[in-house]
Amino acid sequence: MSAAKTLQKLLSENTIVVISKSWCPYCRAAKQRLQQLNLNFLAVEIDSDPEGLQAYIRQTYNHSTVPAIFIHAKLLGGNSDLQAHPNIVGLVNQTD
Ligand SMILES: N[C@@H](CCC(=O)N[C@@H](CS)C(=O)NCC(=O)O)C(=O)O
Repeated sequence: MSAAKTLQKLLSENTIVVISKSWCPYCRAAKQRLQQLNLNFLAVEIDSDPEGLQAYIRQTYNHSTVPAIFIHAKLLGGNSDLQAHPNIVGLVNQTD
């Protein structure tokens, strides 16, 4: 499957998707923050990244680092954006 299709499928099936690398401290902090907020999320570890998801995200969203955090299929940003956001739970629970 192409990176575009893979990402589209992940985003359509999960409200929160964290594109991550297992060794990355910013990814760990982001996942911990979501856990603290009791939010369910899918973490996709792209340490080897055979489908080229990171390059696809860089080209499509101009976001070159991990984590890349998507909420309701939109890129929120990285860990710093997650930590700075005033109301992640509200954003996640938004229905429109
Ligand atoms: N400001 C970013 C920093 C993220 C960052 O520097 N991530 C590193 C890994 S810990 C990265 O993506 N390095 C390039 C790479 O792994 O391709 C954030 O808060 O998410």
